[in-house]
Parts: sequence; C-alpha cells; structure tokens
Amino acid sequence: MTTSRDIISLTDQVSARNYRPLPIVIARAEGVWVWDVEGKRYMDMLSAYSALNQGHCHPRIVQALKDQADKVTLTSRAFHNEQLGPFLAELLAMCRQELALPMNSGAEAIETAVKAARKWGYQIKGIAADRATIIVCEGNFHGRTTTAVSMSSEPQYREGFGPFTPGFTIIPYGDADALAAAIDENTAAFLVEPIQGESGVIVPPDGYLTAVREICTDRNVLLMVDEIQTGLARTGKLFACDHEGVRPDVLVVGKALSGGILPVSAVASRRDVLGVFEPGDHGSTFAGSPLACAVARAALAVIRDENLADRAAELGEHFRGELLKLDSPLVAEVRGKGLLNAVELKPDAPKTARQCCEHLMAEGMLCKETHDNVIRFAPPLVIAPADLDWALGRIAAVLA
Ligand code: IF1
Repeated sequence: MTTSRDIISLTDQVSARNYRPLPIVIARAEGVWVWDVEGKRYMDMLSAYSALNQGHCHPRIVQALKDQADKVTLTSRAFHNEQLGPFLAELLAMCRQELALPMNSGAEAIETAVKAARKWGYQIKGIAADRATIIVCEGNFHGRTTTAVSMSSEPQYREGFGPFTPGFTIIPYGDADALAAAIDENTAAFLVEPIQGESGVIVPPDGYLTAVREICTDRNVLLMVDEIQTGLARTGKLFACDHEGVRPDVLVVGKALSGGILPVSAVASRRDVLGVFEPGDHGSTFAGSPLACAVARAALAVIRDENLADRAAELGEHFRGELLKLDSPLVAEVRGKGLLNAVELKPDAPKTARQCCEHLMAEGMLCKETHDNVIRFAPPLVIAPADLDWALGRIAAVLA
C-alpha cells in the first residue's frame, strides 16, 4: 500500500516549494472530518481558509455537481448556459447588489474589481487618464497575482516579484481618519477586508466600516469590500459588512461560494460600476461555466437553508467564551467574529504557533498558524456543538 510517507516524499520531489504543509495526506473527507491515507481521523479546523463553510463534500452540493456534469460542464462565455443567470440572480438577491461578474479564484475577482474601479474612475468619476489610484490597507491580503502583491505590505509576498503594478496607496487598517486624509482627486476606490484574515484575524474597531462608508460616499470613492474569506456566513452574518448594516459599492466573494468544490468567485456591484465593462473588456475561459454555477447555486442554498450564519454566530460566541476561560499561560489574546477566530500567543510563549498546530494535529485536529504567533480556528459552519466542545478539549490540552 502507498503510505502517507511515500506520497509526501513524491510530492516533495516534484512540487514547487511554495508551501510547507503539515505532514498529513488527506484521502477522504465528510463534514468537519477528514481521514488520512492510513485511516486516521482528524477534525478540520481550517476549512481550506473558509472555502468549506458548508463542510467537506456536502451531499447537496456534490449532487448538483454530478447532475450538472452529466449535462454540460463548459460552454465558454461565447455562448449562454442555463445556470449563469439564475446563479447571479440568486447571489445578487443575497448581497443586495445590482450586477455581478463571475470569476474563478479570489485573486481574479480582485483583479476584476481593480479593473472595474479604474474604468469607473475614468468614465464616471472623470479621473485623468492613467492617474487612478486605489487605497488599500497595511496587512491586507487580496491574493497572489502580480497586481495583488503590488498592493501588499508584506515583504515576503513581494520580494523578487517586481516590477509592480502602480496606483496603490497603503494606509493603516482600522483607521478611518487615515482614509479621509489619503483620498485625493485621483482616488477611484478603497479596497478593504472587514476582518483581516491573513494578518491574523484582525478585527477593526466597531464603527470602522460605517465610518469608511460615509467617507467614501462623501468623497465619491468606491467602497470595495473583500469578503472572500469573511463572507458567506463565516462571521455570523451572511457578509461581515452586515454587522454594521454597511452596503459596499463593490463586493468581492469567493472561497465558500462553491462550498469548496470548484474555484468560483464573483464581483457584485452597483449597476454603474460593473456597468463600465463592455464586450471584450474582460473575461475568463472557465468563469461562469454551467458546472461552476450549478455548484455555486447549491452552495448558496445550503448557506441559506441550513442557517449557517446564525449557527456561526451562536457557536462562535460559545467558542470564544470557552477559549477565554482557558486561562492558559501561552495565550495573549482571543479574537474573532462568528467562527473566524484566532488565538494570539504571548511573545515569550515556550511554543510557537506552528508547534501548537503540530501538537493539535497529534491530538486529531488540523489547524494552521498565521505568522509566528497566531493560531487560526475556523471549522466548517455545519459543525455540531458536541464536536466543537471536543475541539475545545483538544485546544485546552495543547495550550495548557
Ligand atoms: C494561499 C492566507 C487566508 C483572501 C482574501 C483574496 C484571497 C484570499 C481576503 C485570494 C485568499 C488564502 C489563499 C491561501 C491562503 C489564504 C489565506 F493564509 F494567505 F491568509 F485565507 F487567510 N482575499 N486567502 O483571504 O483568493 O486567489 O486564493 O482564491 O495558500 O495563498 P484565492
């Protein structure tokens, strides 16, 4: 039998070294559980960075995949298919926007938002040719493309990859005054995550989104919110912006939009923003395929029908409450919203976040550190309360 060790050794020989995965080979998964090649079971506390809000291999989404795969998988956008219109209509109804554009990865959806904002800036706002800028936040993560790393403040994501796309201004996160000060006549948009995921689950001060909404409206700047990680019920509302009742001008979604089955992302916006695109301006071979759209429709239906936002809110309260009670010598802070949570370790903690993740893995739980000192906890939102309590027991054992 091929063992995990064999597979890891083969993978290490042939795969580019742009990742350093924990030494587990997942062979099968269901709901919140995954099994390795040897049949050992683990709880998934990462959910593929929130792409698996609906849980692994959700039967309803898998069925939609199979049914559509038997009919037609790809038409290209040179022709219509039966699934795209209904998918976008259902998405728009959920996010209260007017037009949508499908993409595949999150980074591509971000690229789409950047292109739309720039063209909107020239055509609608009247910015002089090639002068449009987009304001972004320190610590942001919007993907790995050349343009996405051009807006990054993280040296590792940039080093060796220049020259960069110009036209981005970086301001501190969570500081609405900094936004007001940074806007000038060339500012087309402000792009922001409602909670910064990669940065370590950084929750901005209450009222931040409301304040930036007001500033953007006053100054005729598009508010573009990256909900690729925070969206689709993860933080206890359908979108993290909903906690403050804020409606962005441009909403970017991905990850859980397909329940972790296929790369499906989308940009949804006011009519005048995506309205700037004309035939030939933008596109993608696979985006909006009938297979992707059928899967995404089922993924959205599961979020709605299984009340995943309310589940995330309730279970998240409980989870953070129990983590706070741990009284661990390692823990500096517990933070998060809904089921997007993190524990920050003390600077002098005797274990690194990576070591904690390795210990949690030995306890049967898969987690991923971010930076040296933060452990992220983001189970599928379908997790049963008893399973969450089991997880808390394992976390308590490792952080004790
Ligand atoms: C990797 C982190 C999470 C995202 C937001 C856009 C994208 C992402 C807010 C791009 C992607 C990922 C990608 C993944 C690791 C991961 C991540 F660790 F880097 F920080 F989730 F927290 N906007 N996030 O979080 O979407 O193109 O990947 O579909 O391995 O790089 P994508």
